[in-house]
Amino acid sequence: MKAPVHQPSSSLIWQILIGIGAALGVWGLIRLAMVFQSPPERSAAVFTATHVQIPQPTEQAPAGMAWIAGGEFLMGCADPRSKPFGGPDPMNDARPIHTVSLDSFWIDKTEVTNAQFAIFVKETNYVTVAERKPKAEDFPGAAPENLLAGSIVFAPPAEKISLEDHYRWWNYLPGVNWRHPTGPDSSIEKHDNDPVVHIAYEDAEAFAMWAGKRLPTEAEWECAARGGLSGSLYPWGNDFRPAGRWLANTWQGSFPTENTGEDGYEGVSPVASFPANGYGLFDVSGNVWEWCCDWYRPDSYATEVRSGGRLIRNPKGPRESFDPQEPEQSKRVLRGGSFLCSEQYCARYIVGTRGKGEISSGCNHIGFRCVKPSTVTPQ
Ligand SMILES: [Ca+2]
Ligand SMILES: [Ca+2]
Repeated sequence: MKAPVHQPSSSLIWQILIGIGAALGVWGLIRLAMVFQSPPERSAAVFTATHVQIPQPTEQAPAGMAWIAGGEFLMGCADPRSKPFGGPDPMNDARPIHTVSLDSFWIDKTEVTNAQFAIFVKETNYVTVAERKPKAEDFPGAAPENLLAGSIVFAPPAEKISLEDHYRWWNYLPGVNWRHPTGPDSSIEKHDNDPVVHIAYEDAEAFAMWAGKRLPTEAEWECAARGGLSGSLYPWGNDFRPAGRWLANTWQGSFPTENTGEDGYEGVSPVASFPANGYGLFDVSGNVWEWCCDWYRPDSYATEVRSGGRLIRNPKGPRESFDPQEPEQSKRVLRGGSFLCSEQYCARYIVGTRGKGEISSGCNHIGFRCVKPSTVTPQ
């Protein structure tokens, strides 16, 4: 009698096959979960290196401007709330992170200064919005004695208030404008190199046209502000205070009542008081907000990604503005935050984040810088 050969029974084979199938199934689900994990919510590792078209300019550099090589970069930012100095806002309007292709251009290394703006005004006799008497038809019901030219100034409340209540720290003051930035009796004497402020959108546009330049698109601004670093939180990297240094003019202390000026400045700082980014640009984070020419909408990026496919080329933003918080107002994009931004409020010194401003209002923390297209034809 032959000894029985030990063979697995058919039921055992099925158990093994079912086991392998289950393991493959679990692995597949893990892969699927990895694929569907939302990239914007992951770390900055979703960013890939910037692809550069024309690394060096073949044309003469305009005075005071830096070359931004055309190519592809990743625009937007992940939710920064878990990061040190990341602030309290999820920054939903800065997603999805998406690839943008830009032609080469030049951009001002600094925010436009009082001295530069003064030359423009002297040559053109331009009168800024803040210096014009408001028209009665634009303010129906207002008493004539209240129609006074002026602008909005940050005025810290005496005691701690809710950070939701932002109207409490802004004051409309007659007689305030770019020449009198902090009050009707203030002056820009000895402040030639401070960024010009109380600039409404049309004022910035008028200066740019006079200078033979234009305002940057939001994509141009962000590409330049990133300084060649892909996906970093700040223009200089991911550590807000490397070796304990302050690298931008922001707010220290308990906002809005306590301004310690630990970074050296309680208000604006002269341009280029802090180190430049990798492209030679100063103060892209902090100091003063900077106008961009795109209309603001919180869903701009989602719309661009839906309509532009994988690669969005030279985006110029939506056709009109819409801010759900103030839908009746027309707003353009502002970038970079200001000396009033802190980790308690705003945090828009984070380079991929977005701001917005009503186009006819300047205030004492809004300025701008300009761009100039390259004459080099992209390949
Ligand atoms: Ca400061
Ligand atoms: Ca700035």
